[in-house]
Amino acid sequence: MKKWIPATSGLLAGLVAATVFFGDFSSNTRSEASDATIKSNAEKVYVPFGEKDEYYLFASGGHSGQMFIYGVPSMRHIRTVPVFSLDSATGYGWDTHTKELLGDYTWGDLHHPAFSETDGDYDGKYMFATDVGNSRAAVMNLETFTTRDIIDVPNTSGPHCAAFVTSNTEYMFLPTRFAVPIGRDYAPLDEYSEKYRGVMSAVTFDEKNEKLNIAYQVALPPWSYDLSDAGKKMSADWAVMTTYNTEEATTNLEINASQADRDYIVLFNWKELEQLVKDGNYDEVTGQKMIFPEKHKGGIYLVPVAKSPHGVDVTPDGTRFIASGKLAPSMTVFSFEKAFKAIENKDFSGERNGIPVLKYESVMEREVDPENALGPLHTQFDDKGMAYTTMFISSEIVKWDPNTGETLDRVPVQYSPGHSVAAEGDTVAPDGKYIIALNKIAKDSYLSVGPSHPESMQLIDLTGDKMEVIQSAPVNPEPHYAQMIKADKIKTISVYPKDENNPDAVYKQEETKIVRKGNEVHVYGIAMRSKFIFDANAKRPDQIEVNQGDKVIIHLTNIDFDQDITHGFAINGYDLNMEVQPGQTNTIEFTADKAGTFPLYCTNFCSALHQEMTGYFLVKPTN
Ligand code: K7E
Ligand code: CUA
Repeated sequence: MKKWIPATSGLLAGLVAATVFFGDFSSNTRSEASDATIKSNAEKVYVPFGEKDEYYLFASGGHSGQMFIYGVPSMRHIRTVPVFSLDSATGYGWDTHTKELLGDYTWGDLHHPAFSETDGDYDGKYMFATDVGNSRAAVMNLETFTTRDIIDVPNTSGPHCAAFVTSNTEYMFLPTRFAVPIGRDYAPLDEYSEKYRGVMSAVTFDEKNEKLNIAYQVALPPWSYDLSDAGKKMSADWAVMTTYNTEEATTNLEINASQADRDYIVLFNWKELEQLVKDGNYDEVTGQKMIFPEKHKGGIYLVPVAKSPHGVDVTPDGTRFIASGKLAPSMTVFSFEKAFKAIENKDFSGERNGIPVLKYESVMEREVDPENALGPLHTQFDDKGMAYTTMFISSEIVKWDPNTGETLDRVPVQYSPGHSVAAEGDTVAPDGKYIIALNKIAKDSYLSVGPSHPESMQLIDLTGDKMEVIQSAPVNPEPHYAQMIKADKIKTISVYPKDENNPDAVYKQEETKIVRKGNEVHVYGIAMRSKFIFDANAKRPDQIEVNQGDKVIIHLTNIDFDQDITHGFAINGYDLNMEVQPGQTNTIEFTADKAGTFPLYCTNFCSALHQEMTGYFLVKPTN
């Protein structure tokens, strides 16, 4: 405890320390690598053209709102998948389906991606993510790498603490970063402790319909919930999450939320919460089933932890959870078994807001304190159960043994790693082999692009005696977290299958048509190499003519059933753009409010005559 950095000077001390460490590492890492080391590292990451990477890396795109897909070990950026923000490269947010998904929002802040799981292992089917910026949750289908559903999460403001998925994808829990009054009603900040709540949402996924649903919510105390992890194996019915600002400060959080010596980990049993809901033990509030822990008792406990904790991670065997603190020099290892015993014996030190507080000593197993390591944030695991913790302030990854607390190895990274991600490193069966440091600061790592630099990801080889940085890649803001999955677990499709039941799809040229219904114009068209056919029987099949003010609905089917032959559709001057992948039918809807002559064209290079893949959109003026 004596080593905890005093609250008021904590962040300042951190920043000072960070500056010192920047200086240290830049002078002694790169220059010391021998030619032989460079050559052997290059061989380890070289993936010859035509061969594929061994792993997919799904890196959260932070406030870009998107997901970045990389190959490992090459660290080649393969794809950006739009999730929470508009993306003109794929027409995401313009076609009717994705426009509906985005609603009125134009951006998001994607922090923690999470794969769907079966028996605690990634099953390669779906990826979930949440948006801190506009409080949403999303699901991406991994057959097509496309976002299938997005929901607004009412009452939860900034679900930073998510997504963490239970062992068989029963739930993903979305705790809140910001406390607000339920329903986001107005309430002065002087009434914070009485009126504000930190609402956690339990979200389920209906795989058949690819829909997310809110099953129930929990009105936790008005604290900030930071990070979380679901239990595994023996702890599979449980989950843990860190909280800060248990002081309930309402201003200047940097200082005021770091006053108390201890904050908490919330430990809850989701099976018990589920049972409360089944038993009708909840209140109906804002259309949600809301559990108020002070009233609907059971299933939730608080475990004291060093102040201002950040990450909390469950070991692959599910026996322990490890908490790290932004202002602490140590990690704390807690035992699920001890926690279960303490709960059974009602070994409480009191309660907060009606929630029992377990005794620290009754749950804690050990405090782990690697020499001079500062700012532990997040922990990943290898195939031998060893832990790897990122040190934000001392810019390194520390390898240690959760069974003994012994420090085994450390490697400097450039600089200030937030999360790291090991190969399948948060599952019941991590692969070992690689870990990637997700660094917040890339300072002097790449060609300069001016005052603001990209973030950096550094690939670290775990197979040798010592951890070794073998590759690095710049990445756009900002990978908060990433997950790395064996490439052969993901089974993509190469073309969309024909769907004869889709009333919007047209697969034969002669069936294309333009139908007028009052002031609505419905186009059933085809995109193919290298033309658009909107009405095969018209004098000019690649022309659409409407009246000003008409509502225009264009369905377009790409009948090139051939992988990678994607067509785009844009109307010059109309701010419209969509994509039709091979075999796909996509729809765009708009009002032709501007009269005039507007060329339309294919935006996606599709053949030698791609440039000829054009037509006209003519809008007759009303008078
Ligand atoms: Cu540590 Cu948003 Cu996961 Cu960033 S969070 S580091
Ligand atoms: Cu179709 Cu370019």
